[in-house]
Amino acid sequence: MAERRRRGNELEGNDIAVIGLGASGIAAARLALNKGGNVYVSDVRTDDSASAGGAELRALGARVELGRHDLERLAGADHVVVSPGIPPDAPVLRALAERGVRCISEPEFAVRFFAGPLIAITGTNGKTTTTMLTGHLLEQAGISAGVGGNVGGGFAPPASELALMEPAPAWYVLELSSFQLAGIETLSPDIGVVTNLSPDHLDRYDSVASYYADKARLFDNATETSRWVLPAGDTEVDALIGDTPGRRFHFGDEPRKGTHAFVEEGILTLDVEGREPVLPAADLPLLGRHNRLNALAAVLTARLAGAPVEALGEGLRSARSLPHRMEPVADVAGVLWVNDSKATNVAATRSALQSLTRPVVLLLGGKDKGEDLTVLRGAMGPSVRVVLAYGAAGPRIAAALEGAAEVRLLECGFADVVEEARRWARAGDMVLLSPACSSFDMFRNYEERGRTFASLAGGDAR
Ligand code: UMA
Repeated sequence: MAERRRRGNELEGNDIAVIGLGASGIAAARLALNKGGNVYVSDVRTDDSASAGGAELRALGARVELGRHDLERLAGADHVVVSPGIPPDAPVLRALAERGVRCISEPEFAVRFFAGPLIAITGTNGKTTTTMLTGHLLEQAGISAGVGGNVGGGFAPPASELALMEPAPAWYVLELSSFQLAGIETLSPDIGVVTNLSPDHLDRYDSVASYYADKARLFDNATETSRWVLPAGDTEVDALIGDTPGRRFHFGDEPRKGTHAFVEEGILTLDVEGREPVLPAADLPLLGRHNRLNALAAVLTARLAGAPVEALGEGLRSARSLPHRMEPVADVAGVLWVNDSKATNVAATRSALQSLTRPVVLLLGGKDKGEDLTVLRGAMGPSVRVVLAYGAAGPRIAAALEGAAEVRLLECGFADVVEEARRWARAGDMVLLSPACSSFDMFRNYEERGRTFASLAGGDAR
């Protein structure tokens, strides 16, 4: 197998067209070139980053066209690989569909060159955390893992890069978005994971049902040996999987019948081959109920992939949250400072607030996206002691939450907001930046906001 992979001629004589010159298009083109294909890449953009990506691929032997798509060339290709960000109603995809040209997504293309079993993880929230954690648990157990897919943010590569890993990993772990699942044909995970489902991406889908239908493509090529890791008691997910072949394994908060990963007497526990305690829930370094569920999904998946239970406990202990997602950044004088700057909308902040156990000084604010902020009232619960409302959205936040906690409207810069938080916080409290707004009134992006918060808090700036 290694010899065949090195020769890389599986696509010799094949014309591969790649639509889109973003991260996935570049990776797919590089893979196709490596396998000896004749590659044509096109993108409507002509900006500097498209030119740079184009130059890199030209140097490797691809034909690159910027500013337009050549329909004739696309229609004549043996394989057409489409970037996930291109909606199906884009003129180029509509024109190809009218001609009956089949297009595939980048992970579908990539997995054809994978040399080992596949874990594919999808869901609405938590899929990046679950994907990265599953890879970490496997590695900690001495099982090599190639981790990537939709992950983004520079944390892990697109699927096509994993196909070029030498030596091939023991397992491939892919995060898949609904956009990527929409373009699969043969992709068939050995272990498929759904973290959870809720409405999303309604700017692209005309209904929640059509979004869920793309998620359900995960089950398209199921066989009797497929294994599925699913949230316990989730009727939407149960309806989607229906009578798909394969064995089902469930994770949930409690040890109910048919649940294989749960919390029992405060301990994360597996029940795959008899009861196996993994780790006290209090020792999990990832914060919040949603992360506990992500951790349960990941340990269950890694166990099914062959990781011994002893390694899973240690792996969870050494797990680190992704930057800007409920990331503890400082512990100063008994006050825990948590950076959740990635929470740029109300839904993300709501999920951060669920099941917090310490009293919280909450920093809310930023650029106002016009969302209904009163929704946060119900999510705050008694743990939110103080809300510091700041930035452009500050006045609307203060009005929406008045009376739900001690609410302070601050009309000052971000450094002073953090100082005010320090004044309010008592030993045992958490200062949480989960702003429910975008950062653009004060920062270039949420990463810069999170880094600034971490350094002002006294932790390590990333
Ligand atoms: N384009 C055309 N013609 C068109 C329309 C667009 O050429 O008619 C071009 C655009 O100019 C652009 C390219 O097509 O250059 C589209 O690129 P892309 O948006 O697919 O971006 P990539 O850089 O390839 O990133 C994609 C995923 N992005 C999206 O799905 C929007 C990344 O997920 C993923 O990490 C990466 O592939 C590697 O797999 C990001 C994401 O936001 C993290 N995902 C969404 C999410 O998680 O909610 C789905």
